[in-house]
Amino acid sequence: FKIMGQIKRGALIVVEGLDRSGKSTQCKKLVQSLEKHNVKAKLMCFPDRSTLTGKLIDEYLKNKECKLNDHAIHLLFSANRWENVDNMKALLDDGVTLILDRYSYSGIAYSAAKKNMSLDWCKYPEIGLPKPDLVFLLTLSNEESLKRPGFGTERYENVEAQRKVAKVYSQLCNENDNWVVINAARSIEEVQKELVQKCIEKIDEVKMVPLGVLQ
Ligand code: ADP
Ligand code: DGP
Ligand code: NA
Ligand code: NA
Repeated sequence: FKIMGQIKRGALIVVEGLDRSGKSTQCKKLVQSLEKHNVKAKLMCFPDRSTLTGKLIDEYLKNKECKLNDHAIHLLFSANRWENVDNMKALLDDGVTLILDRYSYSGIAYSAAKKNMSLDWCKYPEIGLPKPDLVFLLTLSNEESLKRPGFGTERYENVEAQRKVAKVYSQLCNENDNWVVINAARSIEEVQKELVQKCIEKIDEVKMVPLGVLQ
């Protein structure tokens, strides 16, 4: 960011949570809400299924017969984030706040939930990526989740996988100080209001603070 000019860096804000917790709904609205507050904001979704690695990931998620070693697919998901790192940094430098619909923590949580995948190993490929300034963890009880439109047919869309992923998410939440647990069982508008308020505060707080890296 520039000292003499008015450009200050944007904030890196991540929304995490289980399938159907409302991430995509909230992220889309968040970008619009921030723009109304005159904040330059951009939505990014991981995995980005449009890139070369993204196409392989899409195939893996959609085709449950696709046999790909758990470590190999983990590295592909990570590569999908690394592919975008220069673009992310340039936008943040330009003063754009990035709203990420999933990020490294999805990678860690969904992979470490599998057998024979250690948490430490899963964290490794994420080291060096830009560190989020704020992570929202959208939480929803099983009961509330069942009231929403049902699971699709993709790979992790089953109760057992989701329960294991939830455990890793809560561990990650306890390890990090920039996480905020959001009760996602409220109306879309109520959840959005809390997210917008917390984002605005954070954007102001970090604009003169250098971006961190994941360790
Ligand atoms: P995710 O991206 O976390 O999988 P979505 O945003 O796609 O979740 O939402 C999953 C489903 O739940 C969608 O049908 C969406 O319309 C609905 N939904 C999202 N937020 C709420 C909410 N606060 N209350 C009720 N339904 C919701
Ligand atoms: P969606 O958020 O709807 O595009 O779905 C993506 C699915 O892939 C969802 O079930 C979570 C899972 N996922 C996202 N990122 C990663 C990752 O980095 N690693 C693994 N193993 N799974 C991921
Ligand atoms: Na989504
Ligand atoms: Na494991």
